[in-house]
Amino acid sequence: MPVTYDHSYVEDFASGAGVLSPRAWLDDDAARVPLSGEWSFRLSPSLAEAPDDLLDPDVSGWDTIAVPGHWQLSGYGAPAYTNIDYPFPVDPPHVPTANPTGDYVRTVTVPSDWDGRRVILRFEGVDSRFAVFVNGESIGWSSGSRLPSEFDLTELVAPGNEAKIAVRVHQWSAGSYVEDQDMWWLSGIFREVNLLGLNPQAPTDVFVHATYVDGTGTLKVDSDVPGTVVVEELGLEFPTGFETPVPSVEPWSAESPRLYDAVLRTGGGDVRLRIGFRTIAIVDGVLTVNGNRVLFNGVNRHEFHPDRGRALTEQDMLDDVLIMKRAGINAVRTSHYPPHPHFLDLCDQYGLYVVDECDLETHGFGYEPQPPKLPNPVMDPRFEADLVERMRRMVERDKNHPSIVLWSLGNECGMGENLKSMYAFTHDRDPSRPVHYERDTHAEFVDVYSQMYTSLEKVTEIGEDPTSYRGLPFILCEYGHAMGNGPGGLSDYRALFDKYPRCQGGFIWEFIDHGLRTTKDGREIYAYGGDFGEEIHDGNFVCDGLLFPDRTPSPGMHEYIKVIEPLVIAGDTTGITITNRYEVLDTSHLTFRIVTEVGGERVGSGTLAVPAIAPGQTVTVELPPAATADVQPETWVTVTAELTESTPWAEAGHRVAWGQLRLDHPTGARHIAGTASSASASAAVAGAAATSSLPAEAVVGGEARHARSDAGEDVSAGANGIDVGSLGVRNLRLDVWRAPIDNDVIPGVSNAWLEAGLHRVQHRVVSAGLVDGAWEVVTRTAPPALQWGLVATWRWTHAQDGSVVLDLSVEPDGQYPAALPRLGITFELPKVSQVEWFGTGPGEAYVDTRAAAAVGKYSATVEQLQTPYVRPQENGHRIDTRWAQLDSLRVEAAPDLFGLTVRDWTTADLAKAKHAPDLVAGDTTYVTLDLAQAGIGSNSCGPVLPAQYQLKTAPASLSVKFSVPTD
Ligand code: IPT
Repeated sequence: MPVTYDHSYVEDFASGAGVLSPRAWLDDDAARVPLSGEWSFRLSPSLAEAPDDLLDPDVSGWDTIAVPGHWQLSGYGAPAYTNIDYPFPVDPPHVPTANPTGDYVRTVTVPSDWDGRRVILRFEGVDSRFAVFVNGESIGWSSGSRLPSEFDLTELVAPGNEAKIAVRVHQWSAGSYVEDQDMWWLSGIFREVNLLGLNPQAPTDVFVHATYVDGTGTLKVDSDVPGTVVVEELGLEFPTGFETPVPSVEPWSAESPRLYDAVLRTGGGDVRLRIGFRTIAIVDGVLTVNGNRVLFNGVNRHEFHPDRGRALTEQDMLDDVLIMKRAGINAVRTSHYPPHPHFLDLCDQYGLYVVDECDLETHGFGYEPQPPKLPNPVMDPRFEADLVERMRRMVERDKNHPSIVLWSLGNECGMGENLKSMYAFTHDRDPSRPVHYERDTHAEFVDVYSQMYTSLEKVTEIGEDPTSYRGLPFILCEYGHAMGNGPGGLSDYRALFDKYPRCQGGFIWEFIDHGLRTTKDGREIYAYGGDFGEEIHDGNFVCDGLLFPDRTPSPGMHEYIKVIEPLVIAGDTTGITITNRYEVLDTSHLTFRIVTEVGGERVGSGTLAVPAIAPGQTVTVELPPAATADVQPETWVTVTAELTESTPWAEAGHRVAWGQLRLDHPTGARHIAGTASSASASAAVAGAAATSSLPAEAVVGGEARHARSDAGEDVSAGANGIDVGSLGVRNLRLDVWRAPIDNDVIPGVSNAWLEAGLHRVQHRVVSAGLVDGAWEVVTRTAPPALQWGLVATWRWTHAQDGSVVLDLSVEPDGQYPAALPRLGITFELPKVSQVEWFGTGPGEAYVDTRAAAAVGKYSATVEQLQTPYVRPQENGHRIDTRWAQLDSLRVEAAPDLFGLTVRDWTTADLAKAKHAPDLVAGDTTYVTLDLAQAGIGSNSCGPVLPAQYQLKTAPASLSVKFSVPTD
């Protein structure tokens, strides 16, 4: 006979019942039976339909499911994505009656040698709320999806006997109201479950306090069971509860994560500790670790795997840490919940500063709602105990990790008294770490001031007035929104972090795209919001990482690596300057190599002797005489700094920094080729302006023949028989549109483009004929229904070498739009197999995402030139191309540099595609040579594209040469 039990806990404001007090994550002598693996499983669509049989479940006929895991990724129900909105009515603490309920059951034999032990059932993470039944008893419930919960089973189980464990998991609960993070809604037991056998005399909670000031440390270990602390390596042995001075100790930092193995010995058993001596302090408004100013080159990390969701393996966590370390990332904000504890162990070990964030977000309420709106849970006293308990559970679990330098109360909750209570608890329990909370916009109670997606102007303002916001250190807990193609402008932020001591860096939003691997119409895709039929969703806003879902780096990651690299290598013809931007390391662990290239061909290479440079110092090294002996046009010197020896996170030879200087240019500047283009868009924009299109036929194809007959002369088919049409060039025209990137879409920039008709311009030949020895065609490119256009003059001549030279000039006409996404010429070629080019590479680069682009000679297939953004969009542009060879066509800057984009589909196809497999190559390749293109920015969640990166409509010109390759 099933027993009916009370489900009112699902809508209870509390955190749980029958749960043990939170405590530190310890490497102790507790015996452990892992309960990962297959559990019997049953999903009911609602609580009402979930049988009341968990006191004595008969699992015959049930399915099985892997624990840890999410049921939506195991064949039950479907994932759903919303950013801010709750996918259910906002009516706290109530949740829908159709509340999917997952029942998990398994048995475990309690080891027979556990006599006298306390038996604890520990859950590392269950989403969102769950009740536990053991051997016919209801033992309690817990909440807080990314927080651990422990239940004492000692009285219910017996060594040598089986224990039957049943867990009822609710997709929605009162807890869902405070777990409104921007991510997939995924339910279930998604972190490990363990049965622990504790010696009742063993310590259960330990708090390590280790400091470092000027070469000397202190160490104190508090333990609920007194004992002796032994640090063999330091010759230390002292009792718990007492602070011991530790002379001559090496400090822990992200760059040099020195850990000392220690052991706490007690009568009840040992606890192994890994001690990092470090002191976090705020000195004159600057956050310091061991007295050094910290600059956060950070990322926001969600736990994510394209198949497993938030159920990560230890290998996934290690992969993340190694990717970060190799990238030069030094900090991670655990957005927006405490990560799996193993991840924090890795941060201690490999060296990453951590902002550990509480499992709290209430974004869907709005920040400070006033009546008649409902109060935000952070303003609602009924939620206070749970919120403080959430903070307590995180701080107690994670307090012994030296990597954690800031506690964070949560994300996007607005302001409310409950946050102050969380702060008060935290500050009192652990005064050694400052507390962060971004929505404390007036810095009322936080220890560091934080903003997100701040404009360069505002960062400058905060830097210029170090007394504002109580004079606290300033960080950007989120910036550089890495959605789709982007983020742009990272170098500009870095320049401000270098300029203003209180501006201490930030955390890119975010580390990885949360695209779930699935199939649609038989093809594998990375799914985003809406792909699972969600009624309300936020589309691909969930794909905004520096990594693609499979953890391969996006161009944004390459850009970030370059922007944050620990050395700045620059210089000019008088020498190479190297600045050390490390916090504590000198450069003695690095080997410097130098390569000289002329026009992309290597003419010399070797190692470069560089003295050890101390942090913050700059040295100038002479260029090797061979490099300067015979300087030709496009002579480039590339200097790289690589690891001399392998480290725990990278092999010897791993590149940590590089720089390029140009020897045939007086300033040696990287991006310059005759003009002042380089890092600012404005110069490129000098060549950027109006649009005009020229149907290829008008010049060289069918219509050209009409034009020719009119003019009675054929210039495009010259003496050598070279004619652009005969080179395979078809349908040459002016092009003014790009497939909107996410940064163009969200604030509606791309709508303005559509209103201006940029996506459907038409072309008219105004005139064609011989003018001053050139075949000159004038066209007007304009959208239907509107009264503006771009008048282009195409002058075609032959060069001495037989190539065809195009001098194009463009003038805007009428009420033209103020800015354009691009101004270029697009033409078609029979399908191209290989593209070789001399310019920037190897990856894509735009005017504000070009830090990682090196000048050199590259080769790629058309497929390799595409960047597989989860939602297809403009990509693959190579800025400042000098020449490109596309199978049997060579295009050369003469002398203007152009942006090169080559793809096997049209811009319209790209704009229409929802997922990568929607793009199918045909037998035509589309080539765009841009005079200029607008920058990328970060406007999908951030400031508008800075004016210097916008492409203003203005007169523009371009000269290029077309020919048959000679080799
Ligand atoms: C900000 C959130 O904190 C983060 O979780 C994510 O949603 C990000 O935006 C966008 O991807 S909040 C935003 C309103 C600034």
